[in-house]
Amino acid sequence: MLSTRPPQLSVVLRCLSASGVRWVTTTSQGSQHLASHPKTGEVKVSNPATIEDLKQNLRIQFSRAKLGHFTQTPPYQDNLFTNNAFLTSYLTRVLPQHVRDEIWSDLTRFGQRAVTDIYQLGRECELNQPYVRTFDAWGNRTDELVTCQAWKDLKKISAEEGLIAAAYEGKYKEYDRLYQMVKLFIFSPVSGLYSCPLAMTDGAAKTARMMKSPHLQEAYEHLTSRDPQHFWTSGQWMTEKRGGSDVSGSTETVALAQPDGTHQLFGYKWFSSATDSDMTLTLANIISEDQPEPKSRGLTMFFMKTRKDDGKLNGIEIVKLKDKLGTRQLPTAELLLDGSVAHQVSAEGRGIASIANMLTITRMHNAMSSCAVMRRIIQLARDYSLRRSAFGQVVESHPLHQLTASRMEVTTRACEALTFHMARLLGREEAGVATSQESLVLRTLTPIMKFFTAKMAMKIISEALECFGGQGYIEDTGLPSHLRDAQVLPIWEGTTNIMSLDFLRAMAKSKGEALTAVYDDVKARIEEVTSIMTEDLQDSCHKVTQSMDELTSFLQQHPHLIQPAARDIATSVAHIYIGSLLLEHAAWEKSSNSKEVAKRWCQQRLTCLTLDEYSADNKALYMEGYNLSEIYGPMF
Ligand code: UCC
Repeated sequence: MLSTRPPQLSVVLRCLSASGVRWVTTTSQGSQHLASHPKTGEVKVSNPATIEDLKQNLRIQFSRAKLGHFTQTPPYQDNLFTNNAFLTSYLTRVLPQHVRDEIWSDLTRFGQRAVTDIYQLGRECELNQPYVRTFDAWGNRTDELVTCQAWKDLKKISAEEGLIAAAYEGKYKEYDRLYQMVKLFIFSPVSGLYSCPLAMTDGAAKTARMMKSPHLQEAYEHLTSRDPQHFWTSGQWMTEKRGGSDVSGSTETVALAQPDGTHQLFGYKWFSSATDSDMTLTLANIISEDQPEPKSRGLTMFFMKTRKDDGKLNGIEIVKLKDKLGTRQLPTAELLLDGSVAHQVSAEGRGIASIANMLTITRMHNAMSSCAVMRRIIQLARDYSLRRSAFGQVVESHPLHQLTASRMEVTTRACEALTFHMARLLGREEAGVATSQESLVLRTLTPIMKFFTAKMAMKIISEALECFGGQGYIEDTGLPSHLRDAQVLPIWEGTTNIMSLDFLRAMAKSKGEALTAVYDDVKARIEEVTSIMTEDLQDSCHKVTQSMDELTSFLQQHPHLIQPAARDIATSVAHIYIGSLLLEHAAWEKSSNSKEVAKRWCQQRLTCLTLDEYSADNKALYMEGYNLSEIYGPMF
């Protein structure tokens, strides 16, 4: 009888155990006709008495969808606050007990909310991207920016949760900023990129508070409101067609002085991400009837509302929305300013220095978002590793996976340590209790933090997607968008090279004192660790101080190489400073994991100076093969 069966049935029959019962891996979805094991989801298949029974069993398994019973299990989302071991430990260390007691339950609740309704709204924004309805059916130019309801709901949530307000209310004084940043850290990776307008809004709020212009007073009240009806978001319209880095050299927008004291702006803003914002801060060259050419004095900062009292756009045309690699949830537009009424809020020619207040905040947001997306994808990959089996074992139990994941964890903690520390320094400065050394460290390390965390985010997300195998590359898992969206982080608000140069600018402006401040800070921290720690962290402490000395001696010996070496110097500073922070934390926490993280971080090369490269003919190297006689015209 057996010989009459089709060969594939024989194979299946042989696989069935002699005990009469076997468990077949499946999921609840595919097992609706069969009893499934309560824990594993496997289904019971009776040993068939006859070939007809066997066929029946197979029909049960394959007849409906003809896909089999097995489906993959998605990663489950866990609390973005309580399940972050490093963050909770860090806050326990740095926050006074009374602050901790007050904010802990809010952060715990918010950590859960982030992966429930906020996550759903963020996902809706991804699936219902904004668009512009340029004309109505009757030929009227409307420039209507259409965003989904979820996007609007996220604005409301941002106000209610105090995502901007928390930094300005003075409730926890020097800890206000850290508290707010932790909330943004939780919000950012699930927010459908609503984190971007919030970054601008925060930057504008900070600038408004510092500028003390009467026009900005009203704006400040709105930007820092917890009332959704009252809450405003702001844009930062800085980049023009000529480019985004050399702002002074590329701004064509002019501000024509009006008899009533206002100005009318004429220009073209090339990247405006918070296009639906209520207001914006922007830069322009002042001109007047008597002085039709921009003065050489430089740019001035202006405040403008995006809409007039009648609700119409304030001399703004939305020319187009950008077709971007990622961040498609975000209505990034090209805008024509054609007589937009604006108010001068900085002294003439002090536009860059004034908008720099905003840049400090937006760069902090950038770093926080970089850390947040790393942490988010690691949490998802961690959960998935417990649900997915390969080679007969759950992924989590494979030693090679464990090592790979632990390396991602070390990098992510390193970035978190730097960014939370910087948020803490920012809070101290804003509360007026920072020492001059702390202020210098904050100024110097802000650009470094921005680029370093962004670069690490790209690396970690790419690695983490591998943890999902092919699923990491499949759009409707919701995973690939992390990588696409994150690619903006090293670009937006200043590229890696621009940030490295900004670090040099901070060093130069302080005549070297900025670097001395960093050096002293690292040294003091290491001395503290050495004084309280036993043997096991001594080598790492030594490595940090030795690396700092190596870096300083390079700077002293090769001042002419500082420009080409800027990026490597800045990266070395990041490595060294983070090393000191991780050691400080390990010395306090005293757990084997925190020591392991600090040790591993310090085992890598902390300085990454490659002297020969800086004086090599790098241009000749990368230009080799470029032949002007074989250039055929522009790509598009
Ligand atoms: O283009 C963009 C869009 C990219 C794609 C986005 C896709 C959309 C998706 C978004 C999703 C989230 S974003 C914009 C990118 N551009 C930037 O971020 C600007 C990069 N450039 C810089 O950072 C430059 O360093 C400048 C523009 C800030 C510096 O220009 P200048 O003209 O060389 O300025 P100076 O002379 O160095 O500095 C002028 C003053 C000085 O103060 P005073 O006059 O008192 O001595 C500086 O100390 O400004 C002060 N200053 C600063 N202060 C300059 N930079 C800073 C700073 N970082 N912190 C404090």
